[in-house]
Amino acid sequence: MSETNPAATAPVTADAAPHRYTAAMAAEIEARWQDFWDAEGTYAAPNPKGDLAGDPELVARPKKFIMDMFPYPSGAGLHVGHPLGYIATDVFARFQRMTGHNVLHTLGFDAFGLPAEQYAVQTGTHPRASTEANMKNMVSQLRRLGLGHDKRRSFATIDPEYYKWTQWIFLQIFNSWYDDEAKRARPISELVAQFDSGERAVPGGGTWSALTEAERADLLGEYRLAYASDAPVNWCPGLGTVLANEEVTADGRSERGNFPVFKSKLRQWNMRITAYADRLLDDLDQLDWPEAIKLQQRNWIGRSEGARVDFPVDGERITVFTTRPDTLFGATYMVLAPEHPLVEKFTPAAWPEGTRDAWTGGHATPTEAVAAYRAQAASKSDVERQAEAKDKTGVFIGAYATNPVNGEQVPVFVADYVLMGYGTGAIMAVPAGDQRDFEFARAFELPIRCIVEPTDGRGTDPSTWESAFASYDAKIMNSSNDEVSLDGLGVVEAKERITEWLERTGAGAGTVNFRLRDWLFSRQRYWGEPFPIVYDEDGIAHPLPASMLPLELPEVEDYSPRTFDPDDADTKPETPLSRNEDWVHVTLDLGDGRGPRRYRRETNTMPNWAGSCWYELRYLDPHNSEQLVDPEIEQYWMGPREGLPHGGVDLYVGGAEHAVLHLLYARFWSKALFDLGHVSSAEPFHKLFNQGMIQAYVYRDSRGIAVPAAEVEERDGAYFHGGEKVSRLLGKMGKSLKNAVTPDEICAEYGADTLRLYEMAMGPLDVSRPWDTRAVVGQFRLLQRLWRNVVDEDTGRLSVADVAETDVDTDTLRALHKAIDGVRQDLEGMRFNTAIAKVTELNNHLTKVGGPVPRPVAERLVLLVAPLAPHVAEELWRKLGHTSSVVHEDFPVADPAYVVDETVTCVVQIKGKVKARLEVSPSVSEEDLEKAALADEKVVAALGGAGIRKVIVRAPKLVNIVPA
Ligand code: ANZ
Repeated sequence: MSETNPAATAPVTADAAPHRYTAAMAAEIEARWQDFWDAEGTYAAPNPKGDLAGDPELVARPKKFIMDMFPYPSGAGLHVGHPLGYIATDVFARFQRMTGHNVLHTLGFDAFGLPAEQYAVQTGTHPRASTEANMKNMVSQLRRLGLGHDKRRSFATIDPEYYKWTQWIFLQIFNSWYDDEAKRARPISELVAQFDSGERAVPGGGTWSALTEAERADLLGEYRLAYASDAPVNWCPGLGTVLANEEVTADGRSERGNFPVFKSKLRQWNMRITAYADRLLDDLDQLDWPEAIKLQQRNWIGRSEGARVDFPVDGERITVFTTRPDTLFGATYMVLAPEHPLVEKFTPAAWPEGTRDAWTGGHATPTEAVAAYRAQAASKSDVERQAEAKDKTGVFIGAYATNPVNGEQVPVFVADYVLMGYGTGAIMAVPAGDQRDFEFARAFELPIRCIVEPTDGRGTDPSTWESAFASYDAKIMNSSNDEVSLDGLGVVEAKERITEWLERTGAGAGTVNFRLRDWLFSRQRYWGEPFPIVYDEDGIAHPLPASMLPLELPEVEDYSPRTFDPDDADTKPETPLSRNEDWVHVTLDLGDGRGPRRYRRETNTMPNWAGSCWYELRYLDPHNSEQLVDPEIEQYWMGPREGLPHGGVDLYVGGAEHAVLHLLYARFWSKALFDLGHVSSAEPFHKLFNQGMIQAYVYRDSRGIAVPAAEVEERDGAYFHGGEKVSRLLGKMGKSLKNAVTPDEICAEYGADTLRLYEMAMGPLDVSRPWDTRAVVGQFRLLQRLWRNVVDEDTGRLSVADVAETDVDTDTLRALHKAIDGVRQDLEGMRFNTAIAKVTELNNHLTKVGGPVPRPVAERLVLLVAPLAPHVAEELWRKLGHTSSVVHEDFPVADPAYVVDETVTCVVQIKGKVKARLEVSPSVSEEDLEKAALADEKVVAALGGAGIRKVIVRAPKLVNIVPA
């Protein structure tokens, strides 16, 4: 590499010995070994076959696939917080390489995304140009850290050769359906065969052959795992795009730009992730992930057991989902979500007799009332609608439904606290048992019936209550009809009994509901993967044949989606791709026997998450142009093992903020690919680890404006900027808070090895920690001492004593083997901070002992340091006379004889007779020794339950017990 190395220009202290470890020396060593490693392909992990096949001896080793969550190439470059995880995985990967594993470790880029697109809109720079420039910058920043990546395996999600396969996976998912009986995805052709043969009835009667092409497409769309639908989505006119629920704030605005977001019916692509809800939930149990993340996924999937109950209305019915079917006798009204498709059907032209004024919202007709209410509800987010504290609003739709348990006519309302996206979008309201229903009933003068005996002394007259009563420990009351009685039962038994009754009478059935929704998969953006879908003149979607992939992003004049008046909910998106007529309208022969025809391309693009849903697989076989990944190679790196049904990446490190979206989507794609036979593991990531954050102090002036942290001075515990006192708080690191420290600066000042050691020494990896530039020098000094223990600072020559291990003093051997034992365990357990403490201890011991360090000790010290500070270790290893890289050396193994603490034998006597001998530490305390003696089995037996009069302790050698 010819690029200039910033550290090379760092000043050398004038009075330094000529061969002292300095920043300049670190810079020279580091650049030299980085070039060497690149040239030698030191970090190349061989595959069992294919273009990356290699050394069979390495392939025969147990494999370790160690991965980071790959970065988005931001224009701001890296600050020292970013590489924390990358350094940690690198240390771990190096340790695994030295303990007999074939290690796959590399890093790519997640390079589609909004920032590049917005930059393109502002400046006219093509997103590819700015993204590639950013990647180039990050690659050189990362290279400077000495990360041992197999660079042959790196790629960016924007590479057409990569997104070709993202598109291909989309097609696999599009061309499959979920067989609920077999509990797996199957090719859609097998569903067609079932319809065709009559094995599966065509809904609505008739035969498959009698359906028109459009009818068939619609029917299959109900089954496909990727499907287009007109469901209400979050439409943000101000941004000109639809947004995922997670991109909308609690007050119903866009997370980016803070524009209003409306529920609008737009035709969009979705992924039927809900088909996998139970497997996504069940398989969590077998993953080695932080419990907190598993919990977040469980909550996100949100499994609820309950029942579906049908309430008849004029020969039709409203089906509700309830988790409390035992409260059915207390259901005194119903609510439909404002978007519920049955609302129109049930809303009559005029208010029925007896309609209360409070129910009409002041409107002359139900139609008017409902229309007005719907418009109002459309402007709110789901979160806002669900807020407990908010006033309950709604209107009567003018219809009544029949409660199946008691035949009562209950009024039907629309109200925004019921969401279309959950359960069936309709509820039976039980004001006595549910707080939201209670508040609504009070506001709308609806009956509240006590169906659970309150256990808090409030009595059974709901008119005196101030809130609903909810408890699983109470008994049911007022709940019987001629066929079933729940009175006196606890909630659990009552649920069972009423569910039985519902199933017997056909009024309902037990069911499981999930909170998880299908994944909205289209965006009105330019900088994303184009969909491999075209539409014919009838609007029927056709997949492109694999031979037409990749479908590359066309050049466009204008990258921005059309934006609108942010408050105009009635607008419709216009995508950047749709403006490119030549690209949109094409004549193609799809190879389906229909010959060349005119088609219109899909002009939405895939969301950002698509590219990160499967990238682990492409690292395995990155240049394969025939297959997503060769099955043998996939099996080698990802295949199930160790008695588990799945395999996956051995270690995946990244931030906890990706708990749900990325990790859930990636798990879903893995399962789909597994079902369809393309991969052998149904889980992508076996072990997950979340690193903490590197925080930084933020200094603010009296106006609250952040001032550059580097210019702040500390005096007597106070902080000053340009003479003005400023406040100090711990916060995030970043450009906007003017406290970013770049790895480049630290590398220039001390070298990459020091930066690596400092980041790893700051604390346990999963804990957040404040950055302190002034503390970095501590690790630099450690490396200086290490250097000095091996190299003569004046001559630059090796200074170790060429003696045999048998000639080394016992104290030093003990210090060495304890360090080896401890560091080994710490690195295996990813406790890098304590590993560094142990290396430091050994190094200090050698400094203290003085004199030339015995070669057997020096060599192993260098090997211990190698995963943490690889450049200096490589340099010292070569100085020690070795001709091959330290990277592939065996990690030292401790001699157990020196690891156990030195002990002395303590004699335990009872009445002067020796009853037991204990091996104890020479420094054992009298209390501990007495406790140990009295707890000893033989002593307990000899005492035979007799009391003790006196214990005489002479630590560490004697305990004499005098029984009572
Ligand atoms: C009657 C009832 C009585 C309910 C009672 C609760 C307590 P989880 O546990 O989250 O699954 N519900 C159902 N669908 C809804 C929707 N689309 N929008 C808003 N609320 C909805 O919650 C299930 C409960 O939430 C259901 O059980 C239903 O109210 C309500 F004492 O039915 B319940």
